[in-house]
Amino acid sequence: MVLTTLPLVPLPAAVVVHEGRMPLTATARVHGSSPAAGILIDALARRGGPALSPADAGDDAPAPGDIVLRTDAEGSASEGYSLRIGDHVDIVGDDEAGLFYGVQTLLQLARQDDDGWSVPRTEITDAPRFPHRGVMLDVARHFFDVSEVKKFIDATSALKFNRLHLHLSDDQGWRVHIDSWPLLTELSSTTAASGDAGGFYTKDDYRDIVAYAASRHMILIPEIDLPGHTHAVGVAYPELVEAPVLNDALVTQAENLGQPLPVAGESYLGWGVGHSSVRIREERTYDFVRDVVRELAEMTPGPYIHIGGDESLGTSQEDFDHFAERATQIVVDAGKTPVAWHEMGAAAGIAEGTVGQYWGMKIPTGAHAAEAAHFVERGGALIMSAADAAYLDMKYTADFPLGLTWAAIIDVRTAYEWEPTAVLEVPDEAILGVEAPLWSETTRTIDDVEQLVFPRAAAEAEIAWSPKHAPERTWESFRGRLGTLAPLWKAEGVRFHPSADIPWSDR
Ligand code: TNX
Repeated sequence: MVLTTLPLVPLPAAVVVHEGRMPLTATARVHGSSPAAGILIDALARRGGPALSPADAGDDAPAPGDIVLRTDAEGSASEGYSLRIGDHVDIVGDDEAGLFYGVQTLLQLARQDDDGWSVPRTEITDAPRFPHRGVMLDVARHFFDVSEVKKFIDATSALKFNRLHLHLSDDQGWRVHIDSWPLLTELSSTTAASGDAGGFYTKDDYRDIVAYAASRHMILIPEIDLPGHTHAVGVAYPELVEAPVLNDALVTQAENLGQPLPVAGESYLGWGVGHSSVRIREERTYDFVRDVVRELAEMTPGPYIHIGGDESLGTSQEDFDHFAERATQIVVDAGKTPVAWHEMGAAAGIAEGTVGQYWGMKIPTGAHAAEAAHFVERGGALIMSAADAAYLDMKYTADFPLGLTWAAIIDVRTAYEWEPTAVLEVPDEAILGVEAPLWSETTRTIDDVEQLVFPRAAAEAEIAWSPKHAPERTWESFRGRLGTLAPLWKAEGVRFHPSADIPWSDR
């Protein structure tokens, strides 16, 4: 028995490597009725690997080289799996999600060399460290259509992410149809940042994304950003939104980038933040929030609705807190758990159980740590998105053509080397997990998105999934393992950034 590094990201909880490899050939049959079987067969074919076929129904006697997929309800850790490769492959999921993750691990293990396709003989027992392993896609600054979102789901679920947070509204556009307020999409969806074309999801589109995500074991978390980031709401319904309140940073940035300033009632195409707010002291605003939350809740099977809360820079603290308390309660009344950016933790009476999303720095500044801690004091929990580590929209290097720099320049190593339980002074159990956001001001196409997301999302996936302490939870081990993902990404047409600090492999 030898212990060596397998080409796996995220690193599994426990691995024993045996000598030798098991050939993968086109005579192999995949046993079991799980949908994961089709996912395995199709993905291997896209790699140019052997064309596996499903075993006959009821045939549960694996021949050498076959692959057996099954779930075992006795399994303890949810989403976990075991994978044994001897003269055949056995993957046992604790549940269907675990089986899906076991298949993703097998796909990473499958390699082609001069002797053909094979997998190493090994025993893996695996389960996630955190229940919440998220990625966020901002479809408001730039819009990405259903097929692009599905491709994003494929590539991120393959890294064992299980939450897809869609940022569905912002100053630049409103991206999901709401029957009771139809002008949102009719008037406020056609444009995007920098004057690019917009778009929106019909309710059927949205349900299609939800179902596709579920088939890859991802829960969709829809976000409607409130009370700020609502300029687009005012283009459709001027009576709901205050006149823009400019701040110095916004004016300077607009000058530097040659971007227009926001004008009430007109589409906003710049990147400035903090200038908009719904009318917090008007009851009509809460009719609006209630309707939007209800319609979203009706088509969202997952437990969460995110109501934003970031960067309300032109709003008094008193008004902001008032809004935070009412809006989180509206989500609770709709039967969902509210999620909010950490600023909403400033409100003393935020609804109990609200989940906070921390987007401050690894070393917190200002009131951010206290705001985040208040969610825990109110019986909620925290998702960690430290901006100077987990923000996928920051540049890799100062001269990288895409991305922003306000939080940090984040190379792959910086994305990898941070610990989500070490940022705030809250009990470890209060940390639900990690989320890596992709804000889309600078990404005009899904290709642009992918270059910022990959490979750094793989670093966040390992932080969210893998044990905190393990001999191979090191940058040196990670960069070697990360390099082995290149042929998988190429086969899927994922446009990753071939960062120079990673030894990328060909096959
Ligand atoms: C801050 S992070 C924002 C977004 C921007 C992002 C750009 C957060 C909750 N708000 O409005 O898109 O910076 O990095």
